Amino acid sequence: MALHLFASYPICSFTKQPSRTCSFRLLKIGNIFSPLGCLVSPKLAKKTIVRRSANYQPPIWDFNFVQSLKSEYGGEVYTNRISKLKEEVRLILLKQAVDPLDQLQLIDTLQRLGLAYHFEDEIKSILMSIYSHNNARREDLYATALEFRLLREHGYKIPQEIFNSFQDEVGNFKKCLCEDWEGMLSLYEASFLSDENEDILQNARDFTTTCLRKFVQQSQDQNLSNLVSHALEIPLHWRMLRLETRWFIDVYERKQGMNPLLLELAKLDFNNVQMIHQNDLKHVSRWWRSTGLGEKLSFARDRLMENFFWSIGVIFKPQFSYCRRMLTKVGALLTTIDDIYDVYGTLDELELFTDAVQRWDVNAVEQLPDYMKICYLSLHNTINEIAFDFLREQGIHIVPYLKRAWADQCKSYLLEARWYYNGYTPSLQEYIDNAWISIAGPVILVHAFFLVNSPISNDALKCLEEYSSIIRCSSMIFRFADDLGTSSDELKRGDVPKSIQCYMHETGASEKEARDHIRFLISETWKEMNEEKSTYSPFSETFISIAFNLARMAQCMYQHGDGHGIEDRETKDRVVSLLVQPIPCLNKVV
Ligand code: 0FV
Ligand code: MN
Ligand code: MN
Ligand code: MN
Ligand code: MN
Repeated sequence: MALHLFASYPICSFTKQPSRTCSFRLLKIGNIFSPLGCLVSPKLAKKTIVRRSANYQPPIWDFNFVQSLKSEYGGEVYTNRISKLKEEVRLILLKQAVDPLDQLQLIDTLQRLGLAYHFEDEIKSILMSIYSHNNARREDLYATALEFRLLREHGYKIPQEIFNSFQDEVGNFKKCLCEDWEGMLSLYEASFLSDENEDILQNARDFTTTCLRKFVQQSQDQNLSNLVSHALEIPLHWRMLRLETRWFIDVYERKQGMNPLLLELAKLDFNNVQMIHQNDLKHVSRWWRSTGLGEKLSFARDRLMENFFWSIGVIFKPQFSYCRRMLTKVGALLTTIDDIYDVYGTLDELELFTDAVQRWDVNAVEQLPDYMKICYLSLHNTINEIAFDFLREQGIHIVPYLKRAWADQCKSYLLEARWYYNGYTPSLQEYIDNAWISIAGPVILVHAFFLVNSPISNDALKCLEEYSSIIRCSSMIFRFADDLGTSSDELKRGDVPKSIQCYMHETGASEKEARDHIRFLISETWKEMNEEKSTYSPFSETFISIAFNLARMAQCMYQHGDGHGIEDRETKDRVVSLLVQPIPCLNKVV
């Protein structure tokens, strides 16, 4: 196996490459430790590969700790209690809540407590009846906005003009509404269900944001201002569902007039779902250990826990264990391969790897350096096994779909690597055209499509192959959120310019302006993606929710920086709250 020197680093003054700050690792080649780049003789240099290092920290989650996770909330006493409470809540939903506003509030509460998935049919039929009776209370902003949001969330075409009566003659929202913080909050959340070019909703978002900011500054009530700050930080429509549930259960507990039955069910159900997630995690953590990738490729992020956390963000419902487990494998492979392309591999090696993935042939392993062999074969085996499961269960051969997604992925990685080695900064558009693929949204969504057991139609397969709008939008938001959270560190260690830097380079904007622009693009992409809810789609509701959730999860993971690569900050607390600690339940079930 020939080893190549590549000398695109500042310590080698004979290169024409721009200076990049990064750390280096010396490789032992044969019996010779090579000293730093330029100091070596030409003969030695030929055998030296200078590789970047991202200095990723080893994982904080010990294998044995993960395997020791357990929960008492799966036992029969608990599942019986949950069943009983579910029936009581169903009765409230169908019999007691008769006033449309009560029904809407109950649905909203169930959604936010993470319980709506138990009552999907009931919720559908209530919303259908509310929609057909057109009960909107045009004089009550809170109620109107709540109805608007819930109906749009569930795919109803309800026009933005429903808010006309709250505007003055020139189309501004009436100033006096600002005093009504519940109305403002309700309208604020509703405004994020906007499609493209809906001015009234954009005005509503701007107006409510200003009013709510003022409210937070002035409010004496800590609970209320926490509630509003939380919404201003990230709106409900953009939030990762499980974390929102965990947060809202605490909020609900403090709420005046809350229903103790709902609260008890929410806690027990959360803990019960947590147990199912723990089992998925334990399963997939054994797989990860069996691949050996974590130890053997020590330059790469070993982030099994975070990858599993993504899969919860994408699909939390208990019955989708198989999907969560397989998506975690896909994520772990992506994370490793991304580091091969971004950090460790030489351009020649990356060409070989890309070629091997395109061939999707086990014999291609022969052309690869050792460290790539194990990764390639692991990829090959894992993905083929998913395809095998599918063939066995549904009789359809899906290797062509999966391997094509991986080939596109690696081609986009390779293009970024070439840009990097050439010191090339693309225009923002040129960057985006590649980066919505390199972020791995398409790979994740293509696999998810086959992992959720929805019936497969030819129309849906066609949209999948074309990476239709919903796949693009979700991936784009994923990319932008990742760039906002990770590009500062990436640039420091030596990586291709990301959206922020491309925009700065192209327009001369400051970093702050560029970041604002990327946030604006996220917001616009959300609007485009929202249209997928109200127009015909060949995709199942489950798949559509996965695509939305992927965008939400990305905004969650990168909310405070690189939450995927850096484990011991916000991500750790989040993992603990979703996967390690159950919610204390005072009235213990006996
Ligand atoms: C992000 O890392 C990363 F590792 C990704 C997107 C792998 C996908 C994993 C899951 C969604 C589970 P990084 O910021 O290094 O990605 P880029 O594309 O910026 O190199
Ligand atoms: Mn590592
Ligand atoms: Mn990367
Ligand atoms: Mn990358
Ligand atoms: Mn990144």
